[in-house]
Amino acid sequence: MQYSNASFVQRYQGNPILSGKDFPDEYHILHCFNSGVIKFKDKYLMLNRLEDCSLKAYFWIAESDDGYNFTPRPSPIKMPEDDPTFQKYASINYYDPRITQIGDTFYIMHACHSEYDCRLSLLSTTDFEDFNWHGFVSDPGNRNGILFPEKINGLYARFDRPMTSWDGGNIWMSFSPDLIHWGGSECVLKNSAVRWAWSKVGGGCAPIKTEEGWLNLFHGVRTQCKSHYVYQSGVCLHDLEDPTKVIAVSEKPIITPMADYELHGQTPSVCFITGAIVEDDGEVKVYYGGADTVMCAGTIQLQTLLDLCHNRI
Ligand code: M1P
Repeated sequence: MQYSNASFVQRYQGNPILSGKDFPDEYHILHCFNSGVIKFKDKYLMLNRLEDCSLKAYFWIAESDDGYNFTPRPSPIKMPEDDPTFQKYASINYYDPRITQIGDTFYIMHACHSEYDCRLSLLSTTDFEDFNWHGFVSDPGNRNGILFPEKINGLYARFDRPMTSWDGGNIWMSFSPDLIHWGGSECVLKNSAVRWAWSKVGGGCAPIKTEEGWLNLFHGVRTQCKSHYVYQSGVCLHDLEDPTKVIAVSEKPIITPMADYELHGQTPSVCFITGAIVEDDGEVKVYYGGADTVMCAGTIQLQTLLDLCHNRI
């Protein structure tokens, strides 16, 4: 079903592509959303954010041959839940995994929540069977951490989103010599630069390298009627050599909550983009959480994303 001409992402007809009921009954999974996606050995792998009916978190891989029909593995991945430091800073939740391939290694940067607020944590794997935990990689008050797929001027780089009571939430970049210690932080995209996202913006997918620059698919939030948040997704273009410089920002969002599975769920009106796969023919499969409840997919052309950044459409 086409909802209107207001979204540039074409929703997959079979949305939602994964939800809690697709996981084994004995886990009592309620929500499956905001999952990272990557291609690995000709399969699409989705690292799903799950919550059971007590809101206990899991990360759980599902596999697909076509990028739309995903089959969950029999059990979740093993998280470092025996580690006292992980226990301390992830006591409430871990969530929103974003996957980036650097060389032969796949890194998963994700948020953890505790009484100390939110901070970023880093996992890695080379085979999606065994995972290494590298510890916490930010101070409290930061999430939406997403690694670049290559070093920038000799340093690892990421988007992140520190939250201060002053700025609401902007996209920053930080740099690291070792993926563990981060600094040199700079604000690169302010919420005030995105007309439909005056409350906050946050990184969504691993940056996509193009000849014109790094494409950044992000989410943006506006507050309606004081307490109702609307999460849309947008795109901007960063300089190839110095991605702290934004070259162009799309005035229009690429997707806006309109479908039932985006409007209704545990958090109404949310399209939270967390994965993008660029196919050889220039089609980009995008993956996003709907209403903090289900996983959804759609497509958009790479050229359309660039045209949107330059406000040619
Ligand atoms: O409820 C919508 C989203 O709220 C938060 O987004 P942000 O990081 O921009 O504040 C996150 O908790 C996210 O998981 C959630 O989907």
